[in-house]
Amino acid sequence: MTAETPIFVLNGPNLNRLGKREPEIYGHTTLAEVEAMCRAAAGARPLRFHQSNYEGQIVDWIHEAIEGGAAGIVINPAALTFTSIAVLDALKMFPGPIIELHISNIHRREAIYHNSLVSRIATAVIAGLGPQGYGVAVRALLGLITRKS
Ligand code: CA2
Repeated sequence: MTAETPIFVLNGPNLNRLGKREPEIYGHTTLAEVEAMCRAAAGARPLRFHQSNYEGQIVDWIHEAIEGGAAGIVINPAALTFTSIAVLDALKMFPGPIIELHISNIHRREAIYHNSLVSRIATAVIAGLGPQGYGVAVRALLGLITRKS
């Protein structure tokens, strides 16, 4: 693995609406602004930033990260966090660090948001820092990668 090995930031269903609905929960920052924050945090490290409303597409990007030898993954699986064994199984195959990220603190919310499947295999979980959490997650991921190599 070299400094040119990319990291992936993956976003699940409805996050393309960020900044446009429910700002009291998710803030005013748009997904395009989140992407810019991630790129700033990544510095020279290449970063693949994706969002999809489709479970299979998220699974395909995780496979891409596995096959292309990505250095690490930050993932906000959104609702798939609580439902998707397909995403869980794909993430299990990824050998590098995985940071599960949520904009809101899912544990302070309704019970349906409490049982993350992804947390079982995530290296670390960040929740409740708002959209700024993405920058924190990318910097933490780079730290994990540097420490390991
Ligand atoms: O807090 C997070 O980042 C979540 O992953 C967001 C998910 C929710 O299902 C998770 O429990 C916590 C929902 C994303 C919905 O995205 C929206 C974006 C803008 C406006 C409304 C919803």
